[in-house]
Amino acid sequence: MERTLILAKPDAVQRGLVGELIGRLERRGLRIAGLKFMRVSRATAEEHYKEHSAKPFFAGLVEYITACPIVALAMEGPNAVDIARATIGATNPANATPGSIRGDLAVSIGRNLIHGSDSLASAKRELDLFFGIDELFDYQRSAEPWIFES
Ligand code: IDP
Ligand code: MG
Repeated sequence: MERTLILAKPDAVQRGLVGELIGRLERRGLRIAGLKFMRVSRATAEEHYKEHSAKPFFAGLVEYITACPIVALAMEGPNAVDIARATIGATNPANATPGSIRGDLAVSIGRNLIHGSDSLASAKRELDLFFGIDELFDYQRSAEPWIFES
């Protein structure tokens, strides 16, 4: 079982596509372990994207991700990191396979709707940035048939 950080970025919120993005990940088979509607601070944005700090698009990327609220999600399931990345599609929507989120719903690399952690190590680091441990639901420790009345 893995958990991965998903962000429905500001363009997803502004375009009214949050439900569509979450729905696709849920229908794929991943389940929600955490969810919040929030504004990303500049400090969190810079930390989250620090691997790109020397890139020419970094300043614009930080402006974009902090521009308006996002929806942050912890999604979990077997191989959740790779499954989410495959469901999301290539970074540049122009190269993303039709059927993927970016391949169906986006056209521009600078407005590509959604973030998904790129490795298990990144997922742990990024989940810690966006969620406290008490904000993530532990299905393992919950009553088994939680979707039914007893
Ligand atoms: P990823 O989101 O698919 O993991 P990364 O290479 O980690 O892609 O880049 C992080 C984010 O930075 C991208 O999702 C996109 O929003 C933005 N980005 C990446 N490359 C460019 C670029 O060349 N121009 C503008 N924005 C970019
Ligand atoms: Mg990345």
